[in-house]
Amino acid sequence: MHLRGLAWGRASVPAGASTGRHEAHELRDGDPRRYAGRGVLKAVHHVHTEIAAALEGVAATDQPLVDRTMVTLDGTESLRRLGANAILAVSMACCRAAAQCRGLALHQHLAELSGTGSVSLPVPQGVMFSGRGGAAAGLSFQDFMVLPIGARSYPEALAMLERVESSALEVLRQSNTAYRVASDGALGLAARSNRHALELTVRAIEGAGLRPGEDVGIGLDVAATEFCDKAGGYRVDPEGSPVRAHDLAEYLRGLLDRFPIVSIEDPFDEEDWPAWSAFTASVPELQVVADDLYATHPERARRGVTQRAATAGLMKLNQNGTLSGTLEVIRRLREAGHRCIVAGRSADTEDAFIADLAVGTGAGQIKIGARRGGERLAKYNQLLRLSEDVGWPGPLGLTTPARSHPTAL
Ligand code: 2PG
Ligand code: MG
Repeated sequence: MHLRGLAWGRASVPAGASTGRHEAHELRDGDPRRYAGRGVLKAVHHVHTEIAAALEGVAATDQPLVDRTMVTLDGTESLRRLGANAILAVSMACCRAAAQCRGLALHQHLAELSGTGSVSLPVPQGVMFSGRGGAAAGLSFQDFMVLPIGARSYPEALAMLERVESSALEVLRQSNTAYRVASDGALGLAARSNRHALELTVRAIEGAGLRPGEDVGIGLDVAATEFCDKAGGYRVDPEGSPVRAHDLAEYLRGLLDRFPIVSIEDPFDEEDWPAWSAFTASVPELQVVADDLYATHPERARRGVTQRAATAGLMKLNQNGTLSGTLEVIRRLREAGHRCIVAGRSADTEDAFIADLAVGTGAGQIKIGARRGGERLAKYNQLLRLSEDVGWPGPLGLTTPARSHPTAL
């Protein structure tokens, strides 16, 4: 996107694999002869024609107006006519161009747009092991993450992630556990069960010379919508029979007693609101994160706050469809005392915009995937650059509700 004068901006948008039902619509061409139907020529065409014409003469520095103009032009609730992928790319490119025009770094401009007042580096939720894909027969959970909660700076946090990752490879070699690299760069494990993967995670942390639960906490993305059947049964054990939400909650609380878990994302299906509220109330110290449940949607986030369904929201730009819309959800959630975790997608690009977004909003946490693959490193490295100027958030109060942790397994 070019503004009058020399300022310009460019952006690319990611895609998700485990997409929630309430996400904004990603427009794909559907032509099976081209990228198996997943091409985006239609979306690109919309950018060059309708969207470009509608934005002619609109001030790029007025991000809410830019985004409102596109949303109105689209005219559908889920942005399905022009495509949320088309709209978001323009929204982000416009933000970059406006930052350049104002002589501000992207994160500074985002800080002003979000009205946050405090910029800070986020604690990364590094995805270590993955339940996605063929290697993962015994796993129902999607992501096993490590959070360097004891780090005193972002560079230290990054170095901790590297130590745990190296140690994890050694643990897998010693235990003869097969794996293959999953879409987000994490290691798709041939583990026997979720518990087994958690044991390996603890061993990886200890093998790195770090203290589980103190230096490094564990985060889970249960992604329960993926294994919930239409009758509300959860196949938490891929080989076993489905269990009810109540039993899944018991199972999760059992894991909290045994492992140094500080954060659980999507513990229940995206429509199972009562199960969410009951679980969140039962584990007050735990960070309970809504990804598919909120889908970065203002109305769903509002409902989540009212029903105390979670204590944190995963914020994905392409779930919402515009930058302003995402900033609005972040603002509302934080006002309500929720934590926010800015997140990328499993099919991401080399665009590091979300690194600046996490810093500019002072979100406190970011989920980028593993430190493997250029599209992930682009974000981790941008955070490293920003760490030269921006401070660390300090203790986030992420603790484990567990009563006792095993020191050795
Ligand atoms: C998630 C994301 C990233 P996806 O569930 O948090 O891991 O996955 O982009 O496939 O929705
Ligand atoms: Mg998720």
